[in-house]
Amino acid sequence: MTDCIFCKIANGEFNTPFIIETDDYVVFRDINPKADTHVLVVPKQHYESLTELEDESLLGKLLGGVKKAAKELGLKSYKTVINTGKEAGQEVFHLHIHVLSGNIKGV
Ligand code: DGP
Repeated sequence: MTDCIFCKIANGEFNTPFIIETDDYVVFRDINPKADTHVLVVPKQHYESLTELEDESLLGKLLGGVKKAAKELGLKSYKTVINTGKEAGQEVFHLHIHVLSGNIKGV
């Protein structure tokens, strides 16, 4: 989607450093961290939110990305969050999973 910030990041348009990149998703640090470590697992394909997700097998891959990111970052204890919809706190309307660890302030 042309106007989506996470599509642009996932396409490498801003040279955002990726902790992990696969054919299906990228993992990068949240610009406004709510914990000592706060990264986002973001599919390359655009889905506005979990509600619009058509390919549910993608969720398994994204959770695999959470696991890989935690290992890569040496996280032993972490929280995963998916905000779905404005009233639930979703600000970027491209499906993503938050991974938070250490002094978590909430997302
Ligand atoms: P949510 O509220 O679930 O939609 O979370 C969106 C998160 O995305 C929020 O924690 C801040 C982060 N974010 C927004 N814009 C950017 C950006 O341009 N770069 C990065 N790295 N993170 C962003």
